[in-house]
Amino acid sequence: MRAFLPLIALASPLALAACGDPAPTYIDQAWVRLSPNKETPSAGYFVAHGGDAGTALRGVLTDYALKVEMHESMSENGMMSMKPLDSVDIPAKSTVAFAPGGKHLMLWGVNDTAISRGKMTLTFLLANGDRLLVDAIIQKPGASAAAKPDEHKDH
Ligand SMILES: [Cu+2]
Repeated sequence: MRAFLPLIALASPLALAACGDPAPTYIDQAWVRLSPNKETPSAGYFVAHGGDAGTALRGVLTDYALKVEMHESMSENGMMSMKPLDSVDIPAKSTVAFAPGGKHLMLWGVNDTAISRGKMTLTFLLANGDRLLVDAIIQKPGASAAAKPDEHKDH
């Protein structure tokens, strides 16, 4: 029996490598549209990419804002409104976008240090237990992706 043990030990890493790790759920393209007014919340957007197994987004935390909520915008009788979301499904191998006009984050009291640095770290809590740390670019009011950097040098 003892002679077979090294063979077994050798075989298991190979077996794992052959199977490969399942593709994890991940998040990218995170950005925050900073509110022009400190009293009103800023909005956050990102894209979630489902891995080989479906999961759900249960919440978002950050050290750089007082409070973060997940919301969904909707139009009812011509009026735009929004409701808080407790959980957002991220099905396997799918893409779920938080984008202007739809699902979004609301961030109250974005930290001044984060604003001057131009980015803030968000922690995404998944139902499968994963915590994903993602840097979100902070876009100041009036700035657009195409804006010339020079225009915002001395705000
Ligand atoms: Cu909202």
